[in-house]
Amino acid sequence: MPITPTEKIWMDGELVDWADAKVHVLTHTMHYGSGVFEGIRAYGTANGVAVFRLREHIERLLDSAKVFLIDVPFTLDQLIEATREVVRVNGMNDGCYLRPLVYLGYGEMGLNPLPCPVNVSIAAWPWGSYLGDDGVANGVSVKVSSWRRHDANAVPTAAKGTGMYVNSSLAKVEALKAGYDEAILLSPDGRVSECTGENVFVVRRGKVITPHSSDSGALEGITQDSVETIAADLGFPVVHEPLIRTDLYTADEAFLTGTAAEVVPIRSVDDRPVGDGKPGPITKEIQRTYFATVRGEVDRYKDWLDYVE
Ligand code: PPE
Repeated sequence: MPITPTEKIWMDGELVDWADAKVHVLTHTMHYGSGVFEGIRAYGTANGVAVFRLREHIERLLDSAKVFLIDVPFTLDQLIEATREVVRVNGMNDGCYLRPLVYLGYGEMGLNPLPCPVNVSIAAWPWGSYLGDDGVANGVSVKVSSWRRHDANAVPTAAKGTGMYVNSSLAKVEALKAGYDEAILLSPDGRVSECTGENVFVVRRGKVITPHSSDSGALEGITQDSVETIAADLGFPVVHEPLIRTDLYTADEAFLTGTAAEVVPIRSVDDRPVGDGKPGPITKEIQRTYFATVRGEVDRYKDWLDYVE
């Protein structure tokens, strides 16, 4: 997905011109993948631009840092305000994608990260549907990857660590080269974990099922959580259950969720059409409600929006 430059990037408390937001080639995180990050979206609403579940995303960023013993030199409130500031100064009134990154900078090399400087950046740019408008409307094809998701005792799957994404990239490239849109990874014990950057849901006999994140080695998604609430409020039973590959093949409906991807129907898994190969009615209802929610059109979820004045 190409990036459209905006004006300013927040770096360690300063607003820096987009073109000057650079780091040294010996930045620690470039070599060892030692950073943590977030993906957040802001949306244009009738009452101005609003960041969706901003506090939860910054909390997860700080939790990720804690897991990696990274001492972030900014508080939760400072990072929330900085994120709002990036939306404001770049005039992102129609919404944007936001990428806060905590990285270990220049000054030390070697596998002990503890002496490294800790840097923080927050960038914003307009980003369309991550898996394409056609995917949002008609569903995506997915392949169960030959790459396994991480063992939670090999790397901390509950954290959003930059280096952990080599696993996602390998799976994504494999899926794309094989002609699919996206990959689903299984955990080391063969349970459905998640997609490369999204959580997975299936619908079976009216029940909405998603794997329990910590059991399956998946990231605990904020969109996943929003969708669980929305689905339950729409009257569908929502459960956390372990899933295996064939549960995907025999599901009535399936979809994936993520900040970048939003809510995207799964059209087929390993060439087996999901249901009749078209987005199912429950998926469509959840998707419609999610898009209305992020745009501030659903009163019940208005607390999820952080308006940027
Ligand atoms: N699993 C993974 C591995 C993941 O990276 C994400 C977010 C999710 C699940 C969904 O989490 P949430 O956004 O809180 O619902 N992926 C971010 C980065 C995507 C990327 O490709 O880069 C995102 O969606 O912003």
